Amino acid sequence: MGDDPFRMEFRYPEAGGPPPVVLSIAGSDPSAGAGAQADLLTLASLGVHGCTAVTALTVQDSVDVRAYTPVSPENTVAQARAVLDDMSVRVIKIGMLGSAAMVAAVSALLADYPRIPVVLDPVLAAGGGAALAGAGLREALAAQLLPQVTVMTPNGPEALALSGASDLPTAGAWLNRQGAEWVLISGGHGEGPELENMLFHGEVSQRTFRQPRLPHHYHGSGCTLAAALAAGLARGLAMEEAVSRALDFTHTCLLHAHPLGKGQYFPDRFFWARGYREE
Ligand code: PXL
Repeated sequence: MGDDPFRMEFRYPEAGGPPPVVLSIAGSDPSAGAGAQADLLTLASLGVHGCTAVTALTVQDSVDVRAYTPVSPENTVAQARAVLDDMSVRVIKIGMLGSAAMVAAVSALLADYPRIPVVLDPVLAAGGGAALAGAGLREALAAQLLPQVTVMTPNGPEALALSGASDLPTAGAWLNRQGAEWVLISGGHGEGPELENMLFHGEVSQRTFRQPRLPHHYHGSGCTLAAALAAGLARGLAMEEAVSRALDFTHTCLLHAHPLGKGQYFPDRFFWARGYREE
């Protein structure tokens, strides 16, 4: 949208300058539709260098998750510290954590880096429905992690499950009160011809971003949105602009998604390299 549909000025950093670095703390998805692989694709497409600290090895395809083996919290945190000790990380993006023990370890890590903005995608289940959450994960996310979060991107079911609320405005306000500075509830799991993506901040301002609903089920749409948001923040955009652009980018990735396997469609984070324009 706007005058420059390719948004080249956004996609690539200043000529000759190094790309900003984002650290993604996430599960591995061998199909590369979701998880750490999705984050790297999204970040790379948006001109950002992504690093990863892997939390779990999932076994999955385009239909659903078959199993997963958690990485030990000590190992995941050691991966993250190796990156954080070495590079100037602009944003930390968090996806699948899997267990309350992993939440505690990541929370302790974040406490050592209070000035790095945190984007949290509070993953509870895979796109195909399989749970990616151990006992106590919801409670640990809400009580421990939210006060350290700059912006979180739950979908509707995640927002309701985390807050215990029965409607989305109440859930958004509750998540804000719990400590997440900004809350973007994505509308992909709702109904009707339009998605309603709701942004909450400080309990008072609420803004709705509407988008046309697309026809398929997608693998890794939430990861794409959160990673694109992390990229925008790492590139220096203000929150509402970063949210708006991340939603547009995700919509275009889904518009050009491909049925690469037997199940959900895969977002094309490199639609522009195949000649498509952002819509
Ligand atoms: O889309 C949520 C998600 C996040 N992270 C990992 C996943 C999934 C869904 O399948 O596998 C690793």
